[in-house]
Amino acid sequence: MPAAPKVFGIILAGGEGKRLMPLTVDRAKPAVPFGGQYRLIDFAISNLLNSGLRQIVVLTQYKSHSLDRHVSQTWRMSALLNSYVATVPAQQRLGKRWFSGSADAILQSLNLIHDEKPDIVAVIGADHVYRMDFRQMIDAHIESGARATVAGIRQPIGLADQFGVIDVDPADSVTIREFLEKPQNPTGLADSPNEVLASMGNYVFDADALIEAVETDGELPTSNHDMGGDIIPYFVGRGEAAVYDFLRNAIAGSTPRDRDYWRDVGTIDSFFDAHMDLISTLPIFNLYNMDWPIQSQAINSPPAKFVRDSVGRMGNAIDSIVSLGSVLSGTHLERSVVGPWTLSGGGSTITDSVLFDHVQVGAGARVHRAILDKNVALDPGATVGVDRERDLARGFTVTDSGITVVGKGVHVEQ
Ligand code: ADQ
Repeated sequence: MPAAPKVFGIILAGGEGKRLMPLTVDRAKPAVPFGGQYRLIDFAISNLLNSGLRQIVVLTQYKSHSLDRHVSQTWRMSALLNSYVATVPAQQRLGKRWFSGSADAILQSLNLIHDEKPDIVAVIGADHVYRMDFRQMIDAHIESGARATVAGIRQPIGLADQFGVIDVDPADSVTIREFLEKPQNPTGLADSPNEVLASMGNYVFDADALIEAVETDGELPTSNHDMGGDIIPYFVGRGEAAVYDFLRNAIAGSTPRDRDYWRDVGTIDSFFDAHMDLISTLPIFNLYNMDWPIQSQAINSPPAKFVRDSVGRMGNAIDSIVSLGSVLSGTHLERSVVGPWTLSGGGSTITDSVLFDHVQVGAGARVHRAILDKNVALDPGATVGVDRERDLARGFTVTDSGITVVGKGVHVEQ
């Protein structure tokens, strides 16, 4: 391995995100808006760029239009030094089939690796909220001599069926001796029986080893061609896989509070909770750390504005994020995240909620514990999140914990 290895970045962005319905009805999960003005994929791209990578491809498949538009408009890079963040759609390069899994997505994109001839390939997911300096993981990968390294973080054992679960050899505390994808009855950690070591879905490979692995996997008729289910177990079986403990990762400017932050926002509840993590006074995840910026599209719009309505009721926001272009007139907003170009009328109240862009909240309307997708419009006096049975009767999604989701463009009558 050369002293300064050449690293190529692959972001897997083709997943459907079924558990985020209805937010993923017509956009891929990595394109789902987050935190007012971001899209989920901005975290993966920002992390790789901040880590010094300059050749990054985003493999897309499912409903990729808004993802493709966002990446190409936001992450235009200089052609100098061969820098790019490029979306690559499924192209049926190996026959008339779409990607049958995340490993097949890589197999069908091997031409990109052959073109760049990297020493190392970082393959990461596109739907998590976190900061990570991949240089530190790459250094650990080279130091361990492994051919594949998996980033791991402790998670409650009750969530193990959503993750790849890593069992580390106690002899060296690095080699993975077993990897089970989404197990039903996992064993807890020896020092913490209620936790497992979960894969974060972020991997670092020696480039030649990754090519060999996905080509071998491509020949196996019984394989699901999945990175977590098939490729990582392949390396584990050969004794060539190591774990990288995310707790070792240190980020410039992070606080003790948000240092180890990582959230899989695959469900409505976790997506909602991650928003609440942004807005507390001492944020659990701090978007204002300019030493490790999470960047997104530049929104060309006027600033947010808070005004009294015609009868003098104040527009105000407490413990909230309000994006550019929004106008709150006589609205009380609390513990909420509001996207760009949202308008709300006099006497309306919005609490504990997440509003995407271009939402309209009529005068006197009430929104509580709700997620309103783009272009949702509430009539004056309408309510969302106040009466569970009524929300269900109107066809809205309501989670067990009581979060109501109103899909894109829905008109909510009084
Ligand atoms: P999941 O996220 O459930 O678990 P998967 O659905 O394969 O696994 O998605 C992984 C990433 O690949 C996502 O970013 C997704 O968008 C993308 N992806 C899925 N299918 C794809 C395809 N056909 N083409 C391109 N991209 C595709 C994974 C790991 C677990 C790990 C969790 C962490 O498999 O081991 O614990 O991530 O959240």
